[in-house]
Amino acid sequence: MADTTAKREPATVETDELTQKVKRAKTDSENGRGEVGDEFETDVLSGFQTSAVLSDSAREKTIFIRGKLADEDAVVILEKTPIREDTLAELFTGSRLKLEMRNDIYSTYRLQPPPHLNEIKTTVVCPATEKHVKKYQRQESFLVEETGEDYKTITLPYIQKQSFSVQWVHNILEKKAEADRIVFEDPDKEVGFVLLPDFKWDQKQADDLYLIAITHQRNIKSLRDLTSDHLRLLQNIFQKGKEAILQRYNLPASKLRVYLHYQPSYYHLHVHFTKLGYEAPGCGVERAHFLADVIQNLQADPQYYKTRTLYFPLRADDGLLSKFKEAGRL
Ligand code: M7G
Repeated sequence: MADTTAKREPATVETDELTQKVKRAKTDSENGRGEVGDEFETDVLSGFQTSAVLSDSAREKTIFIRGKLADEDAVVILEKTPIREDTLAELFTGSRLKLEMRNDIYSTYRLQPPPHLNEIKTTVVCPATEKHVKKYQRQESFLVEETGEDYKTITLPYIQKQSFSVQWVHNILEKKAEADRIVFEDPDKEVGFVLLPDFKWDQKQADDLYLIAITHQRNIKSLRDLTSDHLRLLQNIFQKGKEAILQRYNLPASKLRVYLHYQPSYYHLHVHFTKLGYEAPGCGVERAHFLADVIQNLQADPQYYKTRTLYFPLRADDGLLSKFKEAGRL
């Protein structure tokens, strides 16, 4: 099985080099080995017209906006990024400080950093479908109880008609997009996968590390499709994914949360690798299933995920929720 780890590093790298390594990974993509380095300037958002704020969070420092981009529906996500320790010296020497108030031993300021230390991570979905708008809109959620039979009669027919396109996944597998962001690939058709940074992670610091492993097999929609026939695939992703993350980012398995979502947004099997301690969106018990547990459950019962009742949250305006209501299951 070919090992195409993009940049192999000895597993003995010191922990304090971690930040440097993450930075180096980022620089690789800036140096033209990435598809679009961040030296590639664009004014693509200058014509963006906001129509509604879908949700925002002062704590998370994010805002999800709906609007128009060249007459197309678009969703723009803005997120202030964490302050990195390795930029502190420059932040203190290169910023302008404006005093707001001083009282006894206390003083507050507005600090204006140099532009390159003041970036906002920006994600654009364009054209955005109504389903994207709903995904990012703040909504009340309801916990649904799905038996194996419910999956066949309610969920499966719905997702066959209504789910998000997985074109972006095929682009990754076919190296038509994000090719130079790939951290590791096992090209085997049966048990192979591509491991790369999730687009929620800006790769500037390991504190919010987030990668996804996407299977080369295209016919596994979600957890529900898994049987003991897939154990080799799952074990391969678990083992090689952890090894690749150790080598690239020097993060051991004991620092990782490795899981699948049920329901996922995209019905092509993929596994989430996030840093333990980082509250990644969707890492709660109502949606995340530890890969280690999935493997053990399938070892104990080959049909575990075909037969078990699974629980997951659905948002108030999710069409699948209406289907569960119509079927009298809620
Ligand atoms: P999911 O469990 O299907 O849905 O995970 P979720 O988005 O509700 O969590 C899909 C994962 O793929 C998410 O973590 C997304 O942030 C990530 N993702 C989605 N898209 C469209 C892309 C993309 O184009 N590139 C990359 N690298 N990651 C993506």
